[in-house]
Amino acid sequence: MILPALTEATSPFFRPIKYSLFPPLGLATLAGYLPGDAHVTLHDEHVQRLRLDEDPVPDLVVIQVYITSARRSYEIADHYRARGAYVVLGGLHVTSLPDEAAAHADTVFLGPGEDTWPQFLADWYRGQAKPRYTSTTRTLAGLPPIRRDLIDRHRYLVPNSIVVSRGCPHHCDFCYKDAFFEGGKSYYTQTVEDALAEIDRLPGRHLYFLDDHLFGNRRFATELFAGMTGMGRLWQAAATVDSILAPGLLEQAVAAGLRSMFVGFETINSGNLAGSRKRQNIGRDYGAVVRRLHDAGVMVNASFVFGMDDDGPDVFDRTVAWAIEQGIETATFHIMTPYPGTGLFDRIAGQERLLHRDWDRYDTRQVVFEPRGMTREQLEDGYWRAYRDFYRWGSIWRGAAAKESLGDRLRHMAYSGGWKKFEPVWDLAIRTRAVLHALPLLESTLGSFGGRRAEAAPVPARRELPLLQG
Ligand code: B12
Ligand code: SF4
Repeated sequence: MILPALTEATSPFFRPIKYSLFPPLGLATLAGYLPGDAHVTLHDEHVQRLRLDEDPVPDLVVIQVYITSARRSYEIADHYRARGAYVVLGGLHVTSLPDEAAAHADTVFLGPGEDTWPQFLADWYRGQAKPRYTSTTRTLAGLPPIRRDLIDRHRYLVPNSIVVSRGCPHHCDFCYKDAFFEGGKSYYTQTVEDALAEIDRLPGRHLYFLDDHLFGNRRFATELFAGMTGMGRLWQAAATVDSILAPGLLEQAVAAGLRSMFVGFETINSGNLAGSRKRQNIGRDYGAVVRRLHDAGVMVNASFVFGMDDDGPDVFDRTVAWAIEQGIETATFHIMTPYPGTGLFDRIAGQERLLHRDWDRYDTRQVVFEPRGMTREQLEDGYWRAYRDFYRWGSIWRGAAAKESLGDRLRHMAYSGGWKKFEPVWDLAIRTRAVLHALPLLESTLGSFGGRRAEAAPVPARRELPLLQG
């Protein structure tokens, strides 16, 4: 089972810190369905060099394909097919462009694998595998335990990544999810018992929920957080602005150990939100979202997209200034990227604004379409400037100064500075496979930050327009 690396993994600009964060959870999930006597190995090319000449040739080669690793995935697939292995491809990019992928595989899979993968295995063992399997039945009931034993934990900063749901209840037009879950449910959860059992199996304190929207099903989330309370876990997750503003859930999450939240603010220009069907963000007071999280002792990882149709050349400075002013601890910036299969892709392609279909460059750091409110150069330069400006020591200091207590300021400096400013140190730790030793540091930074004022976190009233408008 192989997770190929995106092309940049071999480039001098490759950032080990980013790609050594999480192990290949999708493949480890699929490995759980293999029979006990199957000899299986799991290879993540982001953290290890791939050997493609092993002897004997594997019977079955399973490859997970993301958009930016598609070219490399096809290369590896062609190689193994030439050596006589049966090669199967699945994942997000295969689902978006199955015909493209099918040229390099004996079998392709569309959608999540929990229903189709066991069907395929039964067919393949009988010598009757089909060329294409499309997922339609969506459930996480009866999911076998994830084969975490196949993952070399020492290679990852966050070995305890976990997902307890799939998909999301919303429908933003730039998101992968509607295309990936087409033909069946696009949001579903594990049972609370199964989720708690999976959490119990994970060693240490720290967890990172990779769910698109952990607060997406209120009842499930409430029961999950109740079950986690008292477990002594410290965790990070993602949720939408509306769910953070809703009374109650955030406080329960904090009591269960939430210490840092990834929030898709996406844009500070309200026109963009309507244009991209990001309805759950419309009319929300973004400042109140940050204040509510900080008041509850939760750090904020804010995500922003640049280059939407309402963005002009001033969007970069305004976004960064706002994020610093709010005391946001970490931010991820993206250049808007139309992924095949999404509404955004169809719209941009329909307007003949796609510059090329070179998937290697669809990495959210390069401009792959003709923007409206600025030139391509302005978009790309502005994106890099946003990162530089946000992570300058001066900005980190100003962000820290937005905090009330000295302790909170110091933690802000440690966490914000820790990610970007000490990247060479992280890289060394990763290359020497000592990265897991950094986990206690992350745990103590998270542990010292939060939870103390959870009850006091105010719930602001819904506003008719976003506080920040273009
Ligand atoms: C964690 C994560 C990362 C991590 C690690 C990824 C890893 N080790 O697997 C890091 C930080 C490295 C990362 C990086 C990037 N990511 Co990312 N990431 C995610 C995230 C949040 C969760 C993935 C996950 O673990 N899901 C849980 C597991 C259980 O599901 P799964 O991996 O999808 O596997 C299931 C199915 O896909 C399927 N399946 C997968 N492979 C196969 C194979 C077969 C044979 C079968 C049968 C089934 C099958 O079955 C599995 C079980 O259901 C997703 C969002 C999401 N919800 O998927 C984005 C996401 C996958 N990332 C995305 C992108 C764009 C990137 C980057 C390009 C971003 C960037 N600017 O750098 C890079 C490049 C990654 C690359 N290698 O090319 C996009 C992908 C878009 C696309 N069309 O491919 C997503 C969907 C985010 C988004 N909303 O846009 N990412
Ligand atoms: S809220 Fe996030 S995960 Fe859900 S559809 Fe929108 S972008 Fe995708």
